[in-house]
Amino acid sequence: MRASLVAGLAGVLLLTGIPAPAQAQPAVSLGSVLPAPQQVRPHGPGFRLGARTVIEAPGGTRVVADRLAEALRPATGFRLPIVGRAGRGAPAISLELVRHDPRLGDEGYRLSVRPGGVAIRATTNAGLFAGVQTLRQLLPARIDATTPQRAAWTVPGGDIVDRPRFAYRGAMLDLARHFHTPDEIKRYIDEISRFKINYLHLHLSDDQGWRIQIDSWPRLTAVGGAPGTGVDGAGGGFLTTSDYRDLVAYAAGRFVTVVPEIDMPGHVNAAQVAYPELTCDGQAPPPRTDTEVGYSSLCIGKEVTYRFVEDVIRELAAITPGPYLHIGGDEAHATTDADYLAFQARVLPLVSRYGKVAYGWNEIAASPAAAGAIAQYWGRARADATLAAAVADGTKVIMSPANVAYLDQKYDPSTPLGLSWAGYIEVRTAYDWDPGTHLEGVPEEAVLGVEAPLWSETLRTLDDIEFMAFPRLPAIAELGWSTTRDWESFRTRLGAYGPRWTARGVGFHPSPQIPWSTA
Ligand code: TNX
Repeated sequence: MRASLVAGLAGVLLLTGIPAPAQAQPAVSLGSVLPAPQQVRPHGPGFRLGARTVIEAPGGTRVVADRLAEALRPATGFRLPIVGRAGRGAPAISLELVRHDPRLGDEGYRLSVRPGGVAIRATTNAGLFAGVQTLRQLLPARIDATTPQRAAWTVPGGDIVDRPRFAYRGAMLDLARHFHTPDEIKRYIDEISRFKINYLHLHLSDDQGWRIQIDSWPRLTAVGGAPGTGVDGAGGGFLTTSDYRDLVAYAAGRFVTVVPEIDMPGHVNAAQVAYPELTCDGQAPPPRTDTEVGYSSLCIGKEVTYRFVEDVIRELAAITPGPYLHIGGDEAHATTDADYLAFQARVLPLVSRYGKVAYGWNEIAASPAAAGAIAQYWGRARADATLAAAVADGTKVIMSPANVAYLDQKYDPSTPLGLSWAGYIEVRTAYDWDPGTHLEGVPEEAVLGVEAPLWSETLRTLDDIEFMAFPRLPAIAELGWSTTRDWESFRTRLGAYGPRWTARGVGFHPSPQIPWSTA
């Protein structure tokens, strides 16, 4: 009786638009996190971050504590000293590595919020970092402002136990069509790592340009990275070895592993402009900055081809601590099928010889040498017999179906940037598919994870990148991390996230499918 009366009154208040009385409630609810955590139990009063709060980070967790402090200091203006052990009764956010917790796997974490403090526990620093990303989203959106704000920095009370569904949750940037500077790439790493993305695939070479220094073939970048090698003659540029090492380290500090890609045997015009011996007739082709694909091929019958490929793989492997090396393999329309197989039979094993797992676009699945490799599915069909056969032989799959996961495709016909060959991809389309069941003959056990590629034929600036990636990237991130998929819940959490992007000047696409919060 009373309950229904109260409910009725609340309904009237809502209908009449009179605001409900202010309550001592935190601004955010415990489950309002992207990607959705596995287990959320709100209970009890929360924690209020204050001027006396310390970050407790015992041995070995310092790298995570640094990230946490960097995330919280600008908007709060608090000192948030990092200490090995907090004094008795001191309000603390504490990080701790625990020995063993079968619920957490390699990247999971437990987060508990009590009035006296916040505790994040994990078996690895990657898990602690994931917990930190969750904690950031549990604070009011103004925590993302870059200057001190007046706010009640409350975190809702309760417990979260969380771990990822898939080990590989990736994003890809195309530096070849338009070069993106190390600073732009770092800003992108900052944003994607918030959603627990843990791999960044860099597409480093294509017909237009070559974007990574290779010491044994210096003209690759001297010619292929020169000004004017971007699409339509824009831009140009390349990563020096030291830029690359610095990026890899920056990414590692955010628990993101870099995956370098050199695309071959197609998509090699820039390399052939620099080194005409890589063509069959030895004649340099004209440089190209248009967006045609499928017209160039390495010369499969020439030995110099394999010296070139081996040098590139050796040098890239030496500066890449991560396990994967991507060798492209897509759209080799200027290579015959027999040549393609002959090429992969030599090149796929080379990658393992230099200590890396070979990774390529799904076309590599046609090669028997792809048995221990990873194939990235970019097709639009719900079945791929060649890939399914390779999977039966041990090939693992990363899912990037172009019609749902390609961040370079337009949202709708009015999107000013992007392409549309794979269709329009609004947020719901990016979210409404299941990487574990999407492809016939590719069961969940064969799926290593998901990746959201961002090709840059039409994208030049960081603003362009952000507009296409957000808010679809968190949709793909949720498919990679969360075990549940619920569009209504996702769109509500995404809508609540908008002000966090705004606070940092991230220009996202304000999709009409999402109830954006204006708070
Ligand atoms: C196809 S996807 C390509 C790229 C283009 C992209 C544009 C893939 C493996 N190859 O060369 O940049 O379409 O959406």
